[in-house]
This record gives sequence, structure tokens and C-alpha cells, in this order.
Amino acid sequence: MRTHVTYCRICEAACGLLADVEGGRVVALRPDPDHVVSRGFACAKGTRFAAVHEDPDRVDHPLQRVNGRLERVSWHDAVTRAGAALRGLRERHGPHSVAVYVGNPAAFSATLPLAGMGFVRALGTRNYFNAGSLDCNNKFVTSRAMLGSPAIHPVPDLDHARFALLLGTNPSVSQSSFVNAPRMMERLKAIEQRGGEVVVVDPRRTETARSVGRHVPIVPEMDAALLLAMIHVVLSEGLEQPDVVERTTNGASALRRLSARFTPDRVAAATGVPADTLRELARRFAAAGGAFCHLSTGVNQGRFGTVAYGAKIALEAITGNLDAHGGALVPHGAADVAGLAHRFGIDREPGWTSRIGGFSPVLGAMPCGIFADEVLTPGEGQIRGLVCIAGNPLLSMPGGPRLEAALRSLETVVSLDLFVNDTAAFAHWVLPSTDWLERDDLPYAQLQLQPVPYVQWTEAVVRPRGERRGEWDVLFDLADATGVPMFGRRALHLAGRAAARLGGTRAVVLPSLVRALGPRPLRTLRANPHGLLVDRERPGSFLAKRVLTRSGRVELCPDGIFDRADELESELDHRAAGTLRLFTKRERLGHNSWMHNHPGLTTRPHAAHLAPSDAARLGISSGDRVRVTSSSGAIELIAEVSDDVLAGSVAVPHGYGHHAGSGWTHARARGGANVNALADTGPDSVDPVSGMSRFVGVRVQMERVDATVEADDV
Ligand SMILES: Nc1nc2c(c(=O)[nH]1)N[C@H]1C(S)=C(S)[C@@H](COP(=O)(O)OP(=O)(O)OC[C@H]3O[C@@H](n4cnc5c(=O)[nH]c(N)nc54)[C@H](O)[C@@H]3O)O[C@H]1N2
Ligand SMILES: Nc1nc2c(c(=O)[nH]1)N[C@H]1C(S)=C(S)[C@@H](COP(=O)(O)OP(=O)(O)OC[C@H]3O[C@@H](n4cnc5c(=O)[nH]c(N)nc54)[C@H](O)[C@@H]3O)O[C@H]1N2
Ligand code: SF4
Ligand SMILES: [Mo]
Repeated sequence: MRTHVTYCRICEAACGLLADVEGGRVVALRPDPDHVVSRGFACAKGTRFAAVHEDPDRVDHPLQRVNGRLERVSWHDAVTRAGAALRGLRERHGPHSVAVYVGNPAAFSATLPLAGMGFVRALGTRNYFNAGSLDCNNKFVTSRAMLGSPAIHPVPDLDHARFALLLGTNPSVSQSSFVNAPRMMERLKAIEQRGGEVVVVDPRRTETARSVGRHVPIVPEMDAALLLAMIHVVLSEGLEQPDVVERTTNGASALRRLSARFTPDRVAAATGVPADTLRELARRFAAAGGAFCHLSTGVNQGRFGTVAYGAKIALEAITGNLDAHGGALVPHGAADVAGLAHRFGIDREPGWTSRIGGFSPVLGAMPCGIFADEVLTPGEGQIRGLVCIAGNPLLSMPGGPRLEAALRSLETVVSLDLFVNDTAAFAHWVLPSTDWLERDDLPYAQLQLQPVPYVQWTEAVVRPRGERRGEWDVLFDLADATGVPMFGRRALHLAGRAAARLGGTRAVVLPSLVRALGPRPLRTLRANPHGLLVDRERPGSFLAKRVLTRSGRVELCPDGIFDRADELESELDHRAAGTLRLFTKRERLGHNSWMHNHPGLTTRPHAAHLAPSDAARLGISSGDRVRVTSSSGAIELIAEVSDDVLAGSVAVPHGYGHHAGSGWTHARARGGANVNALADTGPDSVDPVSGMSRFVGVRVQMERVDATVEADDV
């Protein structure tokens, strides 16, 4: 038996793991006690990943749909025929007729984001979609406007902070996002042990709120109002750092005018947070001497995510907590991805807009909320084919049945995945990908999201099973078969191919580390298998030197970012009473839609969680079958009554309702429903500034489904 040092690539924590391998099989995955940051922490998803690696439902051979069924074919036939189909679509209907979707796991591969971009540029399609508009686009557009680059994101200085304000994140379950922070719970608890404070703002008393700090319940979608009220208190009570504001920012007076519309007294009722609490939060934040505000998907996925992220950056900036010890750091990391992208113009958006809705791309991608419309609306540029890479849009995007109809109507769907996922129920070719135990890697996308910067290199732990192949090679082959060069340039196609042939994917990513690691980065990385700490971030290194806005200052109130403040303001006085608001609840042992297939990772039945007072009003008890209805659709599932949930809101996990045509035999049997059938699609559903879809705050009704009614329905 041999033990390999590696790390997990399921979520952003990137925890160090030790893999015990015997006879080419991974017999155990254990937390790595010597990892420089995770130091022996890993969660059950990571340590049980061998079950996913060996799942009998994995796709180990290329598949082609023949007479409605997926059948095994050779790689050569699969790629040649899929490429010919894509080429045919392009010849008949032009470059935009083929869409590409890239899902979340791509972010955990050093090379897949680059290969995905190369393939999109090869096709020359404007119909590129990714999980960003379901997850965090609000952060990209806000950072671009306020800090000058979509790739710059302040991360909490967890280990020195004295005040942590968390909104819309549940790190106990998720390890959060936009921060590479294993052991996050421990690190939050340490803030309290140092005499500091942790405040968890969430409509549900989460696992996080139960174990650390103080829980402040909030009405879904109202965080932006809370943050603007805090800014108002800071500015009206003179709690800002005037010299910092003067030296490093623009737009303070516009921010003052904006926030004056959101006084604590005015927002208290709509947010559900008492005015005194709002004032106290603002004062403590400003006085803490090291405070950060970390907001995540619970806020991103509401209508005001862009306003909220703008307010977060502004709050940190005016209180002197941006780029400050114990506040929010802007790490440089082992490779200055933001700086490089800026220098080579990669962070510039293509000039085109979407056919439906006229949206501008964000990091090159169109909003997922218009995907179904782009497929179903006839005309020049209609989508007729899809290449889906490491994603499961059927259960991730809004739309439910409408999205399913769109996928069903496509002439050609090619999926690169570990499984025949729900989306691949409509695929004509499924191309088996290697998983992270089978590939060399480093946590490239995380390098600038590390409060403690480090870099780690891992070699593949085992050889690929069956005929699984890495996406880099497959996408080059598919581009060849489609008759287009990767990156849209023959020279880059040949160079990318040659680099991977000669040196593997390492040849593609390692050169960018030379500056931090010296001329032989691989040798240095190999000498430090548990990770290598990179020069610790020095607070003060960002504001003076690396702000990429034209002014070189933090723009506190740039055009666009606070556009929806008017709509937010009008909600303060006109909140519809008596309706329930939907939000998401992630599961500890699941991961979005794709870890439901192993009995060792099962979780509780898929349920809608609601407050006792709402349950009583609606005559619903735990275990009842209920119908949840929005203006867009309806789903049925089990109810779970919980006094953790704020009255007036309902929490439902996403990623359920597995399709009968998917290859996930166990997941299918688990039942549940696709909550995104309740989410709206179409141009009006999309945030005009960020392209974000809305999963949070959707108005729903709930009723018990009686057995007799159900029988009638059938
Ligand atoms: N209602 C609601 N909807 C949501 C969310 C929510 O909170 N609420 N969250 C949103 C968020 S934050 C996200 S990120 C999206 C996720 O959206 P997606 O990324 O579209 O969906 P996942 O469920 O993560 O599916 C990932 C797919 O990648 C495959 N996969 C895993 N590893 C690899 C690999 O190494 N290579 C390849 N080729 N395939 C791989 C898996 O088998 C799976 O089929 O969902 C979004 N949708
Ligand atoms: N176990 C597990 N881990 C995961 C995932 C998973 O599916 N399972 N998914 C991964 C992915 S793709 C991502 S992006 C990250 C996301 O990581 P997080 O952003 O931390 O996501 P969640 O754990 O869903 O926490 C979101 C929190 O927001 C709350 N919330 C909902 N609406 C609102 C609101 O309007 N205001 C406020 N203040 N709070 C609100 C919810 O109650 C929930 O507690 O997690 C990753 N890690
Ligand atoms: S916390 Fe995330 S990275 Fe760490 S073991 Fe779990 S899934 Fe893997
Ligand atoms: Mo995500």
C-alpha cells in the first residue's frame, strides 16, 4: 500500500488529504494532518469520495444515444460524430447555434477553466453560460466597478479579525465561497475566544449560527438594506476613517446620499432587524479594530446581491477595514491572476450582447436565466446544440419543466461528465471525464481567495479507470472534429496540444508560478507536498498599489452597482404581507445536484422547512406532503416544521428531483423535487447589471396535499 499526499477538489476549502492506494485502488481518503492550512481537517464528502470515484453508475466509456438509449462507442467514433454534428449545426445555423455550459466543478481544476474558454472561443459562440449567473456574478461586476477587476475580491482576515459579519453563508455546512478557508468554524470561534464578535445574519438559525456568535434573523433579500443602514450610521455618526476615505476612495458623498435613504428606523420593519440592533452593529463594526463582512450565495441569489456586495466593499473601505489587519485582505497569492488577466486583456468582456434581453456578458458568459429562451425562441442565432462541461443545468438553472422542454428540443447535446447526470438525460453523446483523484492539479482559482496564501501541487493519485479522459485533451479533440481551432487561433491550438502532450497539463499552468516560486516551480512544489506557504499577505499592499480602477481608488458609488437601490427602497414600505419567501438550504452530505448517488452520502428526505407559526396557519405538520407554488411553477415534497426558520419564509434544498433518464440509480430513487421549477426564467427574471438569476425571496404559497386530492390529480 502507498500513501499519496493530495487535496480535495469538491469545494473551495481544498482540504489536504492522504490517499491510501493498494493495487491501483483508493482504499481510504484521510485528512492530511500536515497540510499547511487545513491541518487535519476534511469533511465527510471529501473522505468518502472514493465511493464516487468507484461508483458503479460512473460513465467509464463514451456513450452515444442510439434509438433513445445510450450505448457504448469508441472514443474515436464518439468524438468524430459529436464534432461532425456540431460542425453541421455551425454550417447550417452559424456559430451562435452551439452553446456551451461550464459548471461549478470546473473551478477546482487548474486547467479546465482555460480549456473551457478555449473551446468557447473556438466555436466563436456568444452563447456561453456558466454557473456564475446562478452563484456569484454580482461579485464579479461589483468588483470590476469598485476595484477595477472582476478577479479582485477582499477575503476575510479570519485569523486576526475582531468582528465578523456573515450574511447569507453557512460555513459549518458549506465551507462558504469566495474564500479558501478550511476549518472556518474553528477560525470563527477563535475570533470569539480572542474577545471579538461573530454575527450571523440569516433567515434560518443555521448550523453555523447554532455553534458560533450571535444570530440575527433577517427577512430574505433584505441584506442590502441592512448594510446600507449600517453605512448610514457610520457616516452620520462620523465613525468612518476620514483620512482613508480621502486618500483611497472616490464617491463618498454619493454614498452618503444613497445611504441616507436607508436609515435604521426605515429599514427595521422590512429587514426584521430592530433599528437599535442595526445601529449597534454599525458602531461595533467601525470600532472593532479589525472587522470584515463576508456575504455569500444567500445574498447573491436575491435581487439585491449587487447592491449588497457594493455596500459590503464600501462599508469595509470607509471604516478602514479594507486591506487592513483583521479586516478584509486582497491577497496577491502565488500567481497574480487578476493582474495577469488585466495585463493580457482577458478580463475584458466581448463586445456583443445577448439576442434575448440584450444582456452583456459577465466574464464572457450570458445569464443562465435566458438560456431556455435562447433555445426556444426561433430566429437567427437560436441555440440548437449544447456542449455541457462539468455541469448539470437542468437542476441548477431556473426553469424546471420549461428548461427541460428546451433541452429536449436541442438537436445535439454533448456532455463531459463523471455521470449521466440529469441534463445528460437529453444528451446524444456522454464523454467520460476523469475525476480529481485521476488528475494532476493545483488550486489555481483559489490562489487569490486565501486569507493565508499557499500553493500546493498534487499528482494524480491513481490512473484513470476505464476509458475516462481529462477534459483538456477531449476538448482539443472535439475542436478538431468540429473543424475549429481552440482559442480561435491555430497557433494557440497547436501550442496547447503540444504543451499537454509533452509535459501534461502542468506545462500549461506552472509557468505562471515562476515569479513566486523561482525558475523550477515544480521542483519546489514537489518538495512541499503538503502545501507551501507563500509570503504572508501584508495589509496595506492593495490600496496603494493594486487597485485597478482608472482612478486607482476604490469607487464607492460607481455607475450601475446601486441601480436597484430604488427598487429596494420601494420594498421597504410595500412588502407584500402574508406570502412566504423562498430560500435555499444546502446539505452537509450533498453537493449541489451531484453527490446524491451513494448510500454513504445520503441525507434526510428532501423537504421544505418552514416556521411553526406558518405551519399552524396553513395546517401543515412535519412529514405532510405539501405543494409549493410560485408564479412560475409548482413542486410537491415533504414538509419539515422547524423553529430555526424565520416566520414568513421557506427553505428548500436545490439539486433534487433527479430525472428518470439520468444514470444516477440511487439518487433517482431518493425522490425529491426540483426547487428551480419555482424560479422564474426569461429576461425580466434576470438582474440587469449582473445577469444573476433569482433563487432567494421568490414568493410562494404552500398547501397540504391530501391523499384524496393527489388521487384526483392522477
Ligand atoms: N435554487 C438554487 N439553485 C442553485 C443554487 C442554489 O443555492 N439554489 N446554487 C447555485 C450554485 S452556487 C451553483 S455553483 C450551481 C451548480 O451548478 P452546476 O455546476 O451546473 O451543477 P452541479 O450540481 O454542481 O453539477 C456538477 C456536475 O459536474 C460533474 N462533475 C464533478 N466533477 C467533475 C469533473 O472533475 N469533471 C467533469 N467533467 N465533471 C465533473 C458532476 O457529476 C455533475 O454532473 O447551482 C446553482 N443553483
Ligand atoms: N455541503 C455542501 N457544501 C457546499 C455545497 C453544497 O451543496 N453542499 N455547495 C458549494 C457551492 S457551489 C457553493 S457556491 C458554496 C456556497 O456556500 P454558502 O454561500 O455558504 O452557501 P449556503 O451554505 O447555502 O449558505 C447560504 C445561507 O444563506 C442563507 N440565506 C438565504 N437567503 C438569505 C438572505 O436573503 N439573506 C441572508 N442573510 N441569508 C440568506 C441560507 O439560509 C443559508 O444559510 O457552498 C459549497 N459547499
Ligand atoms: S470541506 Fe470541501 S474541500 Fe474539504 S473535504 Fe469537504 S468537500 Fe472537500
Ligand atoms: Mo456555487
